[in-house]
Amino acid sequence: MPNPLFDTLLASHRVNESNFLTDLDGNTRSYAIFFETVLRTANALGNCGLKRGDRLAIQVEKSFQSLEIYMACVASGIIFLPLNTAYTINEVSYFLEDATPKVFICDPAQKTEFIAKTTNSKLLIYSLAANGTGSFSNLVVEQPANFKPVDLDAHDVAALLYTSGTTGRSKGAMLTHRNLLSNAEILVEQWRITADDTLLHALPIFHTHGLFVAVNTTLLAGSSMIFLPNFKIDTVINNLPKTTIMMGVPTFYTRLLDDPRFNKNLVKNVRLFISGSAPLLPETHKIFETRTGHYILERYGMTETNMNTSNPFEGERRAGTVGFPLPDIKVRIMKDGQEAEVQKGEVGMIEVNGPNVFKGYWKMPEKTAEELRDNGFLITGDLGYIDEDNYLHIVGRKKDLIISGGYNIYPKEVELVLDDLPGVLESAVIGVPHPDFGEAVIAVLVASPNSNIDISNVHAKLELNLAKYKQPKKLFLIKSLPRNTMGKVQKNSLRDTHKNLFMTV
Ligand code: MCA
Ligand code: AMP
Repeated sequence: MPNPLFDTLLASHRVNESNFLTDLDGNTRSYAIFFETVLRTANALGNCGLKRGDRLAIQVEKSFQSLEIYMACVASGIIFLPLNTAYTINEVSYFLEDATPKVFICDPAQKTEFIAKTTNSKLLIYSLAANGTGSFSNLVVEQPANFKPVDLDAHDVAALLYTSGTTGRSKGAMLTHRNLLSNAEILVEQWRITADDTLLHALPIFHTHGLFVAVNTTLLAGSSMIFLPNFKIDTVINNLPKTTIMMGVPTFYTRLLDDPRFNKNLVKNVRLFISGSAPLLPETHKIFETRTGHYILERYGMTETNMNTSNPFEGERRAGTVGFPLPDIKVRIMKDGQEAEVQKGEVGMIEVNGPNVFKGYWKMPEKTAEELRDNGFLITGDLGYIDEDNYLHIVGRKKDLIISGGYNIYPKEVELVLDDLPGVLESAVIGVPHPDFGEAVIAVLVASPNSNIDISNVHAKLELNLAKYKQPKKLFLIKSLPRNTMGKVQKNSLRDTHKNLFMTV
């Protein structure tokens, strides 16, 4: 196949008149129109000088056009680099410098600021608003609707997704066409997605979950999506009756359970609720079942791998577990720091291998070698065990990572910003239990000798440098950080001190 991902996900939709997308206002996009606009968009990208292997970065709100740009990149062999809309201009500047895209598409309100900020005079900056208008759309409408998808190798990179790292420096995970296609095929089959399904899509589309898991499976199955701008409880409640599948992070499910309108009758057309990106508490699983009669299907993935495991469609969806390895994907549990597997039931490092595992980190061969073994197994940084019935349980993380509302925050990245502030000697950033976000970010600061820390200055600096979801929800000043005899900061002790900060006990 010349362009396997495009050919498999989209080619058959050229003459498919059925509906692909419906937005909040009821506007629709049929598959045939989507297909045609993808071709026009691919021509627009070519006009910008983009060729196979070039990067296109995008930081925009959800719109039909944003998905057309994604698919046009697939058709052209251009590497798609979506960025979280919460990222500050400073954060985005790092990605633009690291990935050196030729084109950057941003919100019209920020275009002037980006033009002023960029040091790359060759970078073409276009705009695209949530309503689909902008300088990029103007370019697309002028284009012809004939385009021959570019011939590609399955190992070509389709997307670059940045994930923060334990060093505080973000790494671009290179996902190939094969990674994306193999996962979409597996998930459609595993979750029995068909053209009769309607997915409630309230996730962001700059991450694996909302982009690849949700969109690629929909395209492959030829099903449709109610494409909401974000998760707002009223719009989700209003749209659930028209839905057959919902995908979400645990916060979606706890927010629904907090609403008295959420009941069996509201979800009578839904056949499948899927959860991932963060641990779903067994209590949530249980309460959800009692309220709706549905057992949420929990699955486990990573930016570097797409989806690795899933609870079964048929058979027991076991609360507190992430199910079984998906077909063609191997999961093994390794002894800490060793190349030997643990005994069944014993906790160790989760490693995964399969067609889903990424190609490596963009321009970071050493980092890639640290995490991706020569034999193809990725060291996930997650700790877990396999029970007697072969269900995988995730019990913790070796990596110092906080997952808040499904977003990952690496404490080091926040600590580097805090440590840089005048008057701050050192800091420690930790995650503590939070009723809405699962975990919330908080920070403790130690002042330099004879200095005072100006908290308003801290907030101003954070606003400028870190997306809101990474910013500590609370800051504490303490005299010194708790350390062990080796001088290592005892984050467990800090977590213990603050464990009830947001929880009612
Ligand atoms: C927003 N805020 C947050 C978060 N989101 N704070 C902490 N954690 C968050 N996740 C802040 C905002 O800046 C704001 O702060 C306040 O909370 C409310 O913001 P709002 O825009 O109203 O957002 P929200 O409705 O509260 O958003 C919560 C959310 C959203 C709906 C849970 O974060 C979300 O859609 N999360 C999904 C993330 C996701 O798709 N993850 C998949 C990654 P203030 O009030 O101070 O102004 S992919 C992945 O993990 C792997 C591959 C996998 O397995 O899927
Ligand atoms: P990301 O870097 O955003 O791709 O996040 C991947 C991480 O999210 C994984 O390494 C896990 O730590 C976590 N994760 C994803 N799905 C689950 C799940 N169902 N249960 C627990 N943790 C999860």
